[in-house]
Amino acid sequence: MTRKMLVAGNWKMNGLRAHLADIAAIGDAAKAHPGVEVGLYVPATLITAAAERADGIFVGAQDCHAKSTGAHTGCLGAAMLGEAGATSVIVGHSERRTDQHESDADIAAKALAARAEDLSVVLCVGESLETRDSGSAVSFVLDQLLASLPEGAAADWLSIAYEPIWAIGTGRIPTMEQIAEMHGAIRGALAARLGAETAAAMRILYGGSVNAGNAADIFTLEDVDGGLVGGASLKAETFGPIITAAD
Ligand code: G2H
Repeated sequence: MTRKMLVAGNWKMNGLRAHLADIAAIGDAAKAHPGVEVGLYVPATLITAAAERADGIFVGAQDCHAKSTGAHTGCLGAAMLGEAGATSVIVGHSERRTDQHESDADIAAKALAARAEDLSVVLCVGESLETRDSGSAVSFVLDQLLASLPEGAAADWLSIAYEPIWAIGTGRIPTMEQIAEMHGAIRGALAARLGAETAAAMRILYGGSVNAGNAADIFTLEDVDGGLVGGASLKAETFGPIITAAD
């Protein structure tokens, strides 16, 4: 099964309009590697301007509400994000699971809401350092994955991102063996839930301190189908080499 590599930048709560100056160079890097799909998940305030400038990349949102409309002050529904120019959304990032106390059920509902508006979805899972050190990282992540997985999950609209919390923004990454073990376990769990064909087609990204120095090694692992990149996606000079490494 050939899965197209996906390299996605997650700008988190970073970026003002001036920051979009790098989008052209990121698009050039993407166009130089047509075998790699490239996207940028920007703050909601930048979606429209980023989509207007995007050439060779897609633009996504970092969250959406599980309901389409209603009395939810400060929140954004999937249709709003789509109208703004997003074609994809991240759900279940550990920063939102922690800061906004999002549950697995919330995340599955958000993914379905996004799907209903034709947005693709990157569903994040990952364990804490405490869980890793206790030896139960794989069982924790698989439980989280299966509880967060939306009904009707399919490879043409859903990707998984494995992001160990202790590797996010820390410069510390798991060993290649740990990444391979977790990605293999995730694919196995997807096969048991969704069937072998869907599992073989679904992309599983790695996220957590991906940079130009480590991306090539991570991307050679059999069950790694790209990366969700935070800090290193903020500038073309650091994101471009990661796109190259995925080709
Ligand atoms: C993990 C990642 C992007 P960073 O959150 O989702 O961030 O690459 O900065 O660790």
